[in-house]
Parts: sequence; C-alpha cells; structure tokens
Amino acid sequence: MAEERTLIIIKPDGVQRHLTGEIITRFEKKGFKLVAAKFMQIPESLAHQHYGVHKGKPFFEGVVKYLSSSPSMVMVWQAKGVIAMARKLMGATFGYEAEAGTIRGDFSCSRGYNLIHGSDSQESAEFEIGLYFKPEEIAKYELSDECWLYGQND
Ligand code: D4T
Repeated sequence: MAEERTLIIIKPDGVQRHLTGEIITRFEKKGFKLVAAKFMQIPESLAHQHYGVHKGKPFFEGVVKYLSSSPSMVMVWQAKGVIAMARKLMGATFGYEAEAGTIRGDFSCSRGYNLIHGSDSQESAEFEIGLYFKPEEIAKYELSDECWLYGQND
C-alpha cells in the first residue's frame, strides 16, 4: 500500500468540546504519523474554498459559517493507506448514523456538528493540504518505532 497524507481538521465543535486530545490520541495510537499542525480560526474565504465542491447546495453557507466560527485544529497525518483508514476511524458523515467506536459515533449526535473533517481521496487530500500548508511546513522524519508498524508484506 502506498504512503499517503491526509488533511484532518478537528472542527470548532471538537475543540470547544475538549475533544482535541482524544481525537489526536486515536490517530496516534493507530500508528499514523503527524507531519503538520496549525491551531487556527479558519477564515470564511478559506472555508468557502475548502467546501467549494458543495457550492450551491442548501447546506453550503451553513457549513462555511460553522467551519469558520471558532478555532480548529488543522493537521496533516501520514501513513500507508491513511486516507481511507482515517475516514473509517472518523465514521459516517452524520453523528447519529456513525457506528459506535468511531469518533463521530462515540461523540456526535448531530448532522452538521460532526466534529472532524478528513480528505476523501488522494486528489482532495492534495488540494486540501495545499489550502492550509506550504510544502516546507510539512515535516519529513522517521518515527523511532516505524519498524514495528508495518510487516514485510505491507
Ligand atoms: P467533511 O467534508 O466535513 O469531512 O464531511 P464528509 O466528507 O463526511 O461529508 P460531506 O463532504 O458530504 O459534507 C460536508 C459537510 O457538510 C455537512 N452536511 C452534509 C450537512 O450539514 N448536510 C448535508 O445534507 C450534507 C450532505 C456535513 C459535512
């Protein structure tokens, strides 16, 4: 499986509800490598770009307002196959539909306030990472236990 990067955002409700550490811990324990992070209030113009694919849909203005309403934790995580794995850890889009054991399933009952964003494909990961980070802001390093994360057939 190929090494990938994904953009993960702990959205304003996740930060306000003191879930930043809990969510980061889940990704760390899974074995993903944190390669960039920024704690920031996302400007409305950037949220517009981020949710550009949803422009024109009835929920567009609402999600833009929500994402820019209060600070978020914006991160890049790296691992083999991280894009799909992160989406599994996050759970289904709406909190009330997400499986127990996932981040949304465990901590959200809401449709709109779903705590976390994760890129849904290689193309969106590249686009989204570029919205928030310059290439030089992404760290390149080895974790000391990396040799224990993957077997010979991975
Ligand atoms: P994000 O993009 O926030 O990680 O969520 P998803 O990838 O899981 O879901 P999405 O892009 O389809 O939706 C983006 C964002 O809009 C909210 N939303 C979505 C909403 O409030 N009402 C809706 O009907 C839909 C489809 C939830 C997530």
